[in-house]
Amino acid sequence: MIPGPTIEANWGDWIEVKVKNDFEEDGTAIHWHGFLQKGTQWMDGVPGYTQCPIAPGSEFTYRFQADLYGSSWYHSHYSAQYGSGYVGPMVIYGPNATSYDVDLGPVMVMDWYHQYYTESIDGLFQPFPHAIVPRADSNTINGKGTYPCEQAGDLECKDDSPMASFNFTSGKTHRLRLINPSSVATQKITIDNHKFTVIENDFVPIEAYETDVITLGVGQRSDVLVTANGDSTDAVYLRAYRPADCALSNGNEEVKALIYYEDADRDALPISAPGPNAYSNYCGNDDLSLTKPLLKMAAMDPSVTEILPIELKSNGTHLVWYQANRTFRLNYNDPILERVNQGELDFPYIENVHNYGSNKTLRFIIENPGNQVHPMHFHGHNFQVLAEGPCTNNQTVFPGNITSNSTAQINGFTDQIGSGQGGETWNQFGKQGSCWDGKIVNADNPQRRDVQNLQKESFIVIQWKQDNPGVWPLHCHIAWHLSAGFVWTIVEQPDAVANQMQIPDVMQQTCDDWDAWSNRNIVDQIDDGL
Ligand SMILES: [Cu+2]
Repeated sequence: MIPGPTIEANWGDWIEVKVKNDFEEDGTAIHWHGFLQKGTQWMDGVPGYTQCPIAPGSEFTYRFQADLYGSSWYHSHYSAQYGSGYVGPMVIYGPNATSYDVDLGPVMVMDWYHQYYTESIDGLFQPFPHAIVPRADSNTINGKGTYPCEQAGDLECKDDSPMASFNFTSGKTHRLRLINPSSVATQKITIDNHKFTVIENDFVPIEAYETDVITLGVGQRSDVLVTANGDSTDAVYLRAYRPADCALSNGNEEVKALIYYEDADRDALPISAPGPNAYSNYCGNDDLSLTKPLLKMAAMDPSVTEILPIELKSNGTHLVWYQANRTFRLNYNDPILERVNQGELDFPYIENVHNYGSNKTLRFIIENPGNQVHPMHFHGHNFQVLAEGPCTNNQTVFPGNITSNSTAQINGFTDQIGSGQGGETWNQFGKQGSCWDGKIVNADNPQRRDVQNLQKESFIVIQWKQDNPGVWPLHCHIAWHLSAGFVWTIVEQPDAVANQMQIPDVMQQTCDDWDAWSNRNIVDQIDDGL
């Protein structure tokens, strides 16, 4: 089923999920998006990081605590598997600052591709310059969508699928758990004639604010309250629209779901009209000044500041993503967390591993002079979003080309050094603050969440406390970008990982199974692994 079954738990519960891999030729692993995994860092579900892929025919049981509450989702983190519908919602019940009457549950708004993910990846990795970027064919709400078969000249298909449907009771307040598990699409969600009160972004409860449109980048969630202030006979549409400005599209950008009030005629379709922002083409999240977490935390001073300029360029044969001139590819057979646990700190250059030691706070200024949106996600933490703004000047973003591939110990952590065109030596990745003026939005309590949309020709500044020893990817959540090297691997507190972390034997078992399988079968690693 698409989406997969909803996982419900109370805050603090332990969740166990047994996964049996019935793929004939693919490994798999499931990531529990947004959970911190403190104390179970090995259960993060990232193949090559925390485990070997679950081999075809093998089973693995995840066990972790519902350490945050609100709405989220799970998805395969093996290659771009999740892009073919390998996703499901998660609801963790916890304290509510604002009361409401009815919980309508998860509303997953997801782009949809007619081709299987392996075909999408094949097209993407046609030798440079022949890459074919996959385009979504339609949009779905809780797995249901429509497709204009006739218009598309597809005589085989029938456009008779039902629409997703929800019930409103007049006068009552309804909670909707909006989740974007798309491969690429930024989603704009509206309900005709109704407004949203946003109470939570990702796993972070915030001071409530009102809006008529919710913008979700890939991986993001917003929990919203909607008061049913219509007549008891009303029927309206909930709309999810994926602007072609934010992701390439084959058309069919809108999907509708039905909302019927208690006395509505259910045999009739709503005749309500879309609101003024239903077809907004703005790809950014709501203004940072609007979003203040309920649990206040001031912006911390960083121990380390990194600048990551983003580029899409050829690696000689294929188009891949670079961050500060580094791209990425993974070894499924040798999880990085296991290696750090054994005291290893030298990594193949292509794994793009950066050891930040026990530095307290990491700050990343991510600069995107390109023309694509990147929903930036980090595992195991909620990051603070300090600022965003325009960043268009390539000369500023790329002040020189890194000429050396050497690594060196700098400030106690291993990183790259090189020299710029003007002969200046970089001990970081560029000139700090090149696009950012240093101003922090809501410095006494900036937005926190686990995904932030980095708009085209823009920068964002994110930072987090290193309070969770482990190995975590900082990555773009667009499936095709993630497949094509858009990953920065962060080793956090390696001493704690090596000296205090007791990784259960069952994690080694995933590698024994995978080794046995990959000794008998050719593993066709069609992308960077994630
Ligand atoms: Cu991206």
